Amino acid sequence: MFLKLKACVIAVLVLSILIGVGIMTGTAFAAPGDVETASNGVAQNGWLSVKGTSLVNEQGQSVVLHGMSSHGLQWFPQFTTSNAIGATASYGANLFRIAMYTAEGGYISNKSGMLRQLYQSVDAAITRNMYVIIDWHILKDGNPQRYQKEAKAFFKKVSKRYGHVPNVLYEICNEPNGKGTWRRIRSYANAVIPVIRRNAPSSVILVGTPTWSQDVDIAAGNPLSYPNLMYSCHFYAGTHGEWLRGKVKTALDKGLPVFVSEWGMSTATGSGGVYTEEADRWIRFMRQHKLSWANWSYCNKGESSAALVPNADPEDGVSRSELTKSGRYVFSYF
Ligand code: DCB
Repeated sequence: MFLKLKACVIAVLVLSILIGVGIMTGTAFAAPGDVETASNGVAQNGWLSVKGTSLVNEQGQSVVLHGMSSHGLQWFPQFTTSNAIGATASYGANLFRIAMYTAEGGYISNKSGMLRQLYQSVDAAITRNMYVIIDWHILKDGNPQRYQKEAKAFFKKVSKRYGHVPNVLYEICNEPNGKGTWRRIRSYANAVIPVIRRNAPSSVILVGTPTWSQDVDIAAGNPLSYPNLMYSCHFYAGTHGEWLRGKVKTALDKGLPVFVSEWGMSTATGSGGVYTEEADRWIRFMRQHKLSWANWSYCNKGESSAALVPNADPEDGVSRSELTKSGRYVFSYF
C-alpha cells in the first residue's frame, strides 16, 4: 500500500517536471500536426525594431523570424485560417506572411472581400502568437506607383486596425519589376510610409527592391531615411545563386538591413526542381547573417514550390506525409 502510494507520488512528480520543462522550452508535447502557438513569437519578443542591419526584440537581442508565406489570398484562403497557420507554429514557425495580390483578381478588383479575408488571416496569426507580414503583393503591376492611391488608402486602414499590436509588419510592395525602378519605388515608399507611421509609429516596414526584389545593392546606394525599415531580397534556389548572395553582401556591408520575405526551392516560376543543394547554400548564408525569411508557399497547388501535396487540408494540422519535398525541407528549418 505504502509502496504504491510512493510510486504514485514519484509518477506525479516526474510528470509535472516533464510538463514544466515542456512549457519552459515552449515545446509542450508539440507533435507535428498539433495546432498551437509559436514558442518564440510575440509574447517572448514583443515589439521589434531595426538596429544597424539587425532585427532586434524588445530586450534589444537580435531575433530571426521564419515561417511560410501564403500563396495568393484570393486563391488559397483555406491556408490562412487559425488552425492552418497554427499548424506551421507547431513545427516552430514564428512568422506568417499573407500575400494579398493587388492584380490577378486580388485587392484592386475586390476590395471589401479581400480586406475581410486579410483581417481574418491577420487575426488568426495573432491568436497563434506569431509575427505576421501584410504583403501588398504587386507583381504583374511592376511599378508600385501604378496603384499608389489604393495602397495609401489600404495601408491607412490596416495600420489603423493593427498599429497598436506588436505582431504586424507591413510590406509595401512585394516585387517591383519592369518600370519599377529604385527611383520610382523610393518615391512610392516616401508617399506610403508616412501614412503607416501615423498609426504605427515604430512597426517594422519592408520595402521591395527592383527586379523582383533582388537589387538590394541598388537600394543600398540611396536608402530611405526612416528608422525601422528593412529591404526585401527574394530568391528562388533554381534561378538565383551566388551572384544574388553577392548583392545581399554588398547591401549589408553598406549597412542596409535585409529581410528575405519570400524565397522558394523551385525556379523563379514557382515550379521546377526542387534545388536542395542551392537551398543549402542559401540557408547557410541566411543563418550566417541572421536574415529573417518566409518561404513560398503554404498551399497545395501542384507546383514544386508548394509546401503541401495536392488535396492536403491544413485545418486538422499538417502531418509529415502531407508535406512535399519542399515542405519537408523548409519545415525542418523552422
Ligand atoms: C514571385 C512572386 C510570386 C510568384 C513566385 C514564383 O514572382 F512574388 O507571386 O508566385 O515568385 O514565380 C507564382 C505562383 C504561381 C502563380 C504566379 C502568378 O507560384 O502559382 O501562377 O505566381 O500569380 C517572381 C519572382 C522572380 C522572378 C519572376 C517572378 N524572376 N514572376 O526572378 O524572374 O515573374 O512571377
